[in-house]
Amino acid sequence: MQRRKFLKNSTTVTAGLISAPLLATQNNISTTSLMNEIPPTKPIVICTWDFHNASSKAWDILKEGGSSLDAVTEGVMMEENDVNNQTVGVGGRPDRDGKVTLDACIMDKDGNCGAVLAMQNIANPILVARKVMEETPHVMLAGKGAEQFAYEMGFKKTNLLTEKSKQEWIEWKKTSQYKPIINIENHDTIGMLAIDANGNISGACTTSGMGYKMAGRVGDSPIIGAGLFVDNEIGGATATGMGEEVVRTVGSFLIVELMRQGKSPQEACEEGVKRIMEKNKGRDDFQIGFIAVNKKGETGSYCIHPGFTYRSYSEVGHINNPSESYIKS
Ligand code: SD4
Repeated sequence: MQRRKFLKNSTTVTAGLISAPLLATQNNISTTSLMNEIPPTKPIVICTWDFHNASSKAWDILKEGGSSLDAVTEGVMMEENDVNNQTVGVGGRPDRDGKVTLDACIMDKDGNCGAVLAMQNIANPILVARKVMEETPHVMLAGKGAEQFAYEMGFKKTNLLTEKSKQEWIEWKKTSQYKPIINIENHDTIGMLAIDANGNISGACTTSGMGYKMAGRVGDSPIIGAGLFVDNEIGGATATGMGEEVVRTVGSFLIVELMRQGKSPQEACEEGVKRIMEKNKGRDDFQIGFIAVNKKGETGSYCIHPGFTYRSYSEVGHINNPSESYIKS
């Protein structure tokens, strides 16, 4: 598709976009109904949901010739530091016992990876995950061990529970009903993929997980292969939504492998969601969104329910892309 036609469409606000529940409330700079037709381009960064600041930060690094690893690290940190994002970092919703426990992972062009699981009291789990990757012989550190390692690396103890999240948790305890609302509660996990000027791909994913989860519960986001996977020869994929279902299909790895077999990022994301739906035999009371990018810089996304979007930033523009969904309305 010609670039001119794309740019024209990229500023069109579609009816579908307006009706999507979350999008209406968020600050779309530009939108497109033609996300499958975004021309392949590099460098590029994409991330789950409409994270305008995170994608801007990552693009600032990429356009100056910075590495994709630095771009995804600093990009997702924007959300970890945003107290208004109640699904990532400081301000995240706590577990049932009122404790905020954070999960994050990172993966670089050489297949190196690091992750922290259910870590408390540290504001930037993605930085700790990167330290695990770069400074230890391990891939994952969990709970107290991750926290202790963070202190050893110079991170400061931080109270992650904001007054807002605390009050909501106190309110939640009155019924203690565990029923995440599709696209509204638990929706703001950030997964980010970037290709830098050298063509190298990295990814990062960070979350406080499902709000009011059981103590010790870990979802897909810090699990390499589930919440995130990068293969520098092929591409990368990352996920948001009900982590248990992503883990059951090792979703991000599956999508990268489907791309290896020749599928486009869009086709691979669609197949990933279909596998989950087939496994669930008619159950559809949960949301999952996948995004993917291949080595050429083509992107794709797919989700279960309408309402999921992903941001892309490249020379083509800074775009909030509505995702097609398995269930149409
Ligand atoms: C989890 N996948 O812990 C995360 C939650 C999420 O947007 O993505 N929320 O299961």
